[in-house]
Amino acid sequence: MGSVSFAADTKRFIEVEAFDKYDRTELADLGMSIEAFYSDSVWGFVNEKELKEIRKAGFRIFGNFNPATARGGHDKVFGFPQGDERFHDYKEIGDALSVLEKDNSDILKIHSIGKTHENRDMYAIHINTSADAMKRKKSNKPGFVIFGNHHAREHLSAEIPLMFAQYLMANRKDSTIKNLLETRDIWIIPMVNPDGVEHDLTGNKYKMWRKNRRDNKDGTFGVDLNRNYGFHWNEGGSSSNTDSDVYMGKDPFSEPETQAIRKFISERENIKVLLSVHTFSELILYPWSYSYDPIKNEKDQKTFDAMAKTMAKWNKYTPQQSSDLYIASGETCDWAYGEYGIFAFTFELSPRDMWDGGFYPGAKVIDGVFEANLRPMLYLLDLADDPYRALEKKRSHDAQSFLKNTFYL
Ligand code: 0X9
Ligand code: ZN
Repeated sequence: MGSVSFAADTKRFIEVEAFDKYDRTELADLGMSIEAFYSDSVWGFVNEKELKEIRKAGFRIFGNFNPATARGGHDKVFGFPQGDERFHDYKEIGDALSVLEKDNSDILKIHSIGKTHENRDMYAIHINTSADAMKRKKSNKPGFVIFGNHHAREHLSAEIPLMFAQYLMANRKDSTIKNLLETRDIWIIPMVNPDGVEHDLTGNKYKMWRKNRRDNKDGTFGVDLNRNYGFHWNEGGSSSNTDSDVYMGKDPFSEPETQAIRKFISERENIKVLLSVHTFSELILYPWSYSYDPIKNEKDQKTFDAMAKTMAKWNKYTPQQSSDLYIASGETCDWAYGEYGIFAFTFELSPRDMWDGGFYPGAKVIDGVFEANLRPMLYLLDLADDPYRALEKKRSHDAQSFLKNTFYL
């Protein structure tokens, strides 16, 4: 039996009465990681202390479960359990990337953008048809980047970015894909938080782990990487309690993983579009997340809105400003847009509901989720040259005919 950490032992999964984004934000401020929401309640994780404070604040608690009893058991001590083997753990991601590189070495290279607390690599797939760009790891072509698995238990969020890279390579001879490959600089970092992923897979049950594996030196582990970015950090929806699932960290960018991403983005001015993949709830989210205010720049606001709505037509997800859900500060997309003007989206993949499996919907959903999100991902890649084209009725891009014929109409 793997040892169960103190933090995991004291976690509760609760349902709390909450009617709107203000209620939800208050709960997030109290340290709750909200995982599912309905018109009159939310579900999520808290520790005993947070639970007391939520009660004290006057919220009604409907359900209170020990998450350990809600998870299915399996016999393996490491890796994905029987039935979920198609998912990639850290080693398997490394192996899959080696195969991709071996088969496409002229235009695809695997790099590491940094090391984690436990010394794992943050693998990055770089796709670029110009040899010089491959050597320099930089390009003047318009850039698109995808991040997966900021949150450990959201395993599907590594699969979809990986499959996107595999799809591009399998179809690299197709004239439209070829066209996109030749005119774009593509980066895919499928597993931002490998330490957390491996922790989630250790022991004979999924651990429901969210954060990275920083040793907080007080008996607790982990910082929520999606609360650790240095843009309006610590301005709501995160916690300074080290045991919280939404612990923001000691300082902005205190974590090796977020530092690596900061370095990666800051060194690449060509990146214009970003996708951060999470699960679950079937949402397309865009800034701001730290504030209820809409983006001030009207053209940008309209562009975000148009892009989100277009993509929503394909994957049938709900497009909205992040803070319509609840306030979360220190997250990836606010920082990318706020600091660099990058058109940055968060996808919350399937399932829609926690009763359909939540973070652990099973391998059977992988293909369907990929198919639903292929068009949105190609669209984001296509728009990396000029996201404002999303506002045009008629598209003027070289990939236009393909996208029009295949996707838009
Ligand atoms: O809370 C998060 O970090 C993201 N959701 S998740 O369930 N995958 O943890 C959402 C971040 C986007 N921002 C807001 N919803 N405010
Ligand atoms: Zn997440």
